Amino acid sequence: MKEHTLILLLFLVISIAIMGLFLVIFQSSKIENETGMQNPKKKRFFFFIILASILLVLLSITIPKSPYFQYADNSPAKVVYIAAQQYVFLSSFQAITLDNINTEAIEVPANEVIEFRVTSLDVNHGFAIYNDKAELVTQTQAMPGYINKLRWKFTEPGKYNILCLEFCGGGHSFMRSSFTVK
Ligand SMILES: [Cu+2]
Repeated sequence: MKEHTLILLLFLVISIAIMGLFLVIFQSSKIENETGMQNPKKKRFFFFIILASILLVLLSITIPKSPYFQYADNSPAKVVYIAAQQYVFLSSFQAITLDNINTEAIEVPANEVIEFRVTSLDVNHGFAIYNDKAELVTQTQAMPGYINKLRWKFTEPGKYNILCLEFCGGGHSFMRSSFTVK
């Protein structure tokens, strides 16, 4: 089974569990010989159905847009390794590890799928890509011990900046790097 199918299944299981919890609370709140509101059980049931429908609609819109599925079926034209460290971003076309710390200028082609393999050598950092208008293009977390894969297709050539989106210490706001799309 593909990784993104597993993630989709996980989301579905969690959403069914949440709906199950709603149902249990709804069932346990039944009171004998109620007075006051007319047909409260019916109203509660409709309220539950409306809530569940809203949840289902929102999940079905947002889950497919999860970055895990972006360009999942394309094989990337270039793989860029990113290692965040207080307070720099190391970038290379070769894997970066604690035994092999290297960094080089990155230039990637436009209109091709680029895969960033993002990790951290110390604490949690953010890896956010901004275009030359300072608009956030895409982002992921840089976490020690994990490699987060972020795929993106840059349609506009130019200089892109990398900034940290996770407060990681005193030098956080100075933590930046850049790369070129040609
Ligand atoms: Cu930071």
